[in-house]
Amino acid sequence: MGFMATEKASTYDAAKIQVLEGLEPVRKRPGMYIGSTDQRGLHHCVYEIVDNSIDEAMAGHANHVTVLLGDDGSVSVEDNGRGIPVDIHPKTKKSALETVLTVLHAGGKFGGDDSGYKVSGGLHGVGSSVVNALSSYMRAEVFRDGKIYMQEYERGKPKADVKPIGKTEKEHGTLIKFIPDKQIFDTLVMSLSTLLAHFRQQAYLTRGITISVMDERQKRPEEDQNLPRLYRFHFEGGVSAYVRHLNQDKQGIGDVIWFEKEEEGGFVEVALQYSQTFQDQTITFANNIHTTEGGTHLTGFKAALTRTINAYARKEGILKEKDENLTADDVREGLAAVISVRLKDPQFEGQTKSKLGNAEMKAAVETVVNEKLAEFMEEHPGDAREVVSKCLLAARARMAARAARDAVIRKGALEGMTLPGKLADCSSKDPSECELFIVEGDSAGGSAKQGRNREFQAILPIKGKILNVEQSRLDKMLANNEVKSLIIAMGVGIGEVKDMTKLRYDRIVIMTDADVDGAHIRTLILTLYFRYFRELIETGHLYIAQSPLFKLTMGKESRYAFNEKERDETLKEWGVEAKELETSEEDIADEVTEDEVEEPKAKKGAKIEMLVPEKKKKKVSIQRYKGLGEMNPDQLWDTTMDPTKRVMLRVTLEDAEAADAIFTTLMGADVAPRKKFIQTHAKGVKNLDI
Ligand code: 0RA
Repeated sequence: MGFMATEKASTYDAAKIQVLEGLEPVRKRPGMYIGSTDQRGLHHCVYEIVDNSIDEAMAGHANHVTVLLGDDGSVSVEDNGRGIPVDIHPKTKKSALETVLTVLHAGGKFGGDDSGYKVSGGLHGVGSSVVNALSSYMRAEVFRDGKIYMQEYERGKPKADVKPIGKTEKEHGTLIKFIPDKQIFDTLVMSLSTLLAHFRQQAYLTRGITISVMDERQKRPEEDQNLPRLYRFHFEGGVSAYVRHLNQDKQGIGDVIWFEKEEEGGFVEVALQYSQTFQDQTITFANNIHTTEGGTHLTGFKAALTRTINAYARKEGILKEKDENLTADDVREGLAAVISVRLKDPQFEGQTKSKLGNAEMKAAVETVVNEKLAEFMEEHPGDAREVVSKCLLAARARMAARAARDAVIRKGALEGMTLPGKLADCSSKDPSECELFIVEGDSAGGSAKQGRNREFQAILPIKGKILNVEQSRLDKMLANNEVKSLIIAMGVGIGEVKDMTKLRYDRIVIMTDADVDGAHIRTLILTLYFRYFRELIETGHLYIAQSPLFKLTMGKESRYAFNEKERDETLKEWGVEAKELETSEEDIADEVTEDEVEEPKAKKGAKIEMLVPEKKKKKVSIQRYKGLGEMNPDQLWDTTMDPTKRVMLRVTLEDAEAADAIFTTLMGADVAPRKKFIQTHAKGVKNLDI
């Protein structure tokens, strides 16, 4: 977590020293404040700024937040809240606005009497000043009393005092525009689809808020290229709309059940609905932060759900005296639920700090759910009976499945499954040293098969098109041959006969192209693991291969670059001016003619960009890899597969969960209503005045 947790002293004196130090430590060790400097950290900055506006809305002072991705690499976030105060603070002798944006942790100290439950900031809660420190440019505009107050910053330092710059029609509000610093981040490319999934979730959690999103970027990453540019998230129903969304193409049992109540430990809001499916989709939040690892609120919910449904079933004589109670698993089959709690001092625990630890929340949620759910069941006996029958069915299925599994295991049917033909298996049979590469496409699959070390590396090529056919029906996916091959290759089985000790490879590596299809198939595979093989993620068996995006060649020397930042660093070292690098591909093509620069050898389809260093005479070429298939087997081994050189990302539960959210939001089968929604609202969107 942020500064407080990592520094020993959090006394008043230490706080004063922080003020003196300003934002320097943030630029020195950005990872400590925003988690990482990769794309996730970049997105985190956007969430941080948007969260402050959402806080203002939750306090009842704003109802609209607009997020704009500008073509200049900027992000602008505007709300119609009270406006950050601009008056001079007696102690610091500075404007409150300047203090909020230039002093660590100043953000949460404002608000005084109406502090309430602060959402303050995604995973880390570090505030806008951290984002300011990590931005090459920031501009704040505050609308109050018909005037616009403005201040600009460079890498966290004010360029001048806060001053009024004119009049406005707007009654009140705040606009923060910032450009993330390329000296800090590995990449400045934001993923609209990832941002949208987050904003949609936040809109569900803040009933009545409108979050508008606009993407004005000319250059969008491949995965965003087919997405509309304008969105508006507004859910009158709040978390019940969220549950309706989770069940959108399922057959629901009764209507969504919703209730909320202020308890001693905090505020509890719950929505739930059963459907004729078998999955359990319970999503939990504490102060708008997604608690992927669950925690006390989830424990309280499970206990109350099991207790209430059993009590009802007994009272109504559906469960007889001789019958066993329904288990917690029985009552969660086919359940979609969202649990959102707000509390004063949330404690986050667990590996990824996403497990709620406050003991009082178990009792709070348990009390509310016991009371309200029992009440609902009394008042809606029709729905209640249907829910109980559904749970009884689950119980019977559980017992039948246990019997069937025992039979299967007795017969040894699992061993009988033959390995898929397209799998190029490795020769070692010791799982602890074996790796499985899931490779997109036959062309890349071919390179990988030739390039690999066949002793311990196995290759399974998968077709890139599977996603379009089946859409979001993951259950149908399991019948898909590509997916089946994968499951058989892993050796662990699925569902009732799943057995993790049979895993044939210690490391399962997803290796996909850096384009739309690649992003889709990666999302699909991550979702598959998240929903059906979560244990493998939790125990760190799933990886994403990192292949280079560029090959840079100057004379006889070649180097690989895994992102734009690395590319630029190498080019700088080679004496190619940074300014030159920012010119577009077309400009570059115009500046260099073919006879001036020798074409480097590359496989067909590879894109070549060329640059000539300003002073030196040597020629520099940049090859951009669009797909793995463009690399020859040696290159693929050298850069991506060789265990002594490669860098792989280990997939966390959070990554997989984010993929699952994207999968649900953007690839849902229900495309038509979503399109309609966007179009219906598109007209009513005003331009941001910037
Ligand atoms: C504290 C006090 C007041 C406004 C805010 C914070 C505020 C902060 C942010 C951050 C983004 N948007 C915001 N909008 C408001 C107002 C105190 C008053 O004037 O009564």
